Amino acid sequence: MPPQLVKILNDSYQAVKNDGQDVIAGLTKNPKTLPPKYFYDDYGSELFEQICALPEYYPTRTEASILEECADEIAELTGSRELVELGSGSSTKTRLLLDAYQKIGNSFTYIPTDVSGGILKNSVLELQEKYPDFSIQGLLGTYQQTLTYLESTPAALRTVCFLGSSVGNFPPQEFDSLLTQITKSLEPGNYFLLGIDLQKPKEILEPAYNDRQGITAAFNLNMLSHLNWRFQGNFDLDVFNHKAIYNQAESQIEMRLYCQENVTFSLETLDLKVTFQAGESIMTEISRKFDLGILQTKLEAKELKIKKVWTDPKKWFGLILCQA
Ligand code: AVI
Repeated sequence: MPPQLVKILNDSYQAVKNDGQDVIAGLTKNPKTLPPKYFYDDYGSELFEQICALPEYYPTRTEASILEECADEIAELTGSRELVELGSGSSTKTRLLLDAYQKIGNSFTYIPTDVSGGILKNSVLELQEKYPDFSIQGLLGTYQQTLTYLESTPAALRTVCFLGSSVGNFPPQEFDSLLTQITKSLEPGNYFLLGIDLQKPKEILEPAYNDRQGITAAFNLNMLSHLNWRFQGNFDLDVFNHKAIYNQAESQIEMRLYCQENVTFSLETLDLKVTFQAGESIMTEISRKFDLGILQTKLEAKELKIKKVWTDPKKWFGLILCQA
């Protein structure tokens, strides 16, 4: 077993000092918002794994079906010796890529990265067993921390992948800055593999985010539990309801928690009191649905040259391979 399975990136003084400032900013705004990264404590990451297996939640299955078809080609095209995955979670789909790189038989390093330490450590341990010849090291930190780290540790034969359409959880401006940071983290010749959810009818989208078993509702509410333990809060989960709608004009799912009562909660360590009127909501996530052509133009504008694009037969999901 390697000496350091998971390297912690979020241990700087600045990161600790800033922890929770985004919560204060979001909850003192009108309308209220919270950053989606707070979904992912260990329990939230487990719930997300359950979402991925839901019959209504098509993205994971669809992306996996594309990867089954094209993973070998990606491994051949890139010839990479290192794969860094942003927001790796359990790395389940990524195994299709790892299998493909294993077939090529070169020495290979896989670097899964996530904000959730529990799931990261478990997946590194599992993968180390499944791929004993690979060098595997997790990075624990936010996307920004990870990309800053990558910039300081360049590698010639590196592919960075960002699967599952997690880019869709960034509003356009933040998405733009993220792409700039991704480009900066890549050396000329490095590859970037991006998985994106494509536009489709509301009748398919809304059930995917309002599943019948209530797992997405539990995932959304768990953000408040996470804030309660992280910042000594007293949010009462029973007074909030989950709902997701598709905003057609913005081509995005919007997920909210609706408060049913006039009530005030506090987050002790942030020295914050938050007052709700009955019916008021917190927007916890947007999930943008992309137009493949527009996105390709955007990537090219960020100096990410499109090498190849794959989709499924229904054109529900896309995988774009770019080169810096
Ligand atoms: C992680 N991300 C791409 C998921 C999505 O579909 O936007 C998060 C999610 N939220 C509710 N269901 C899944």
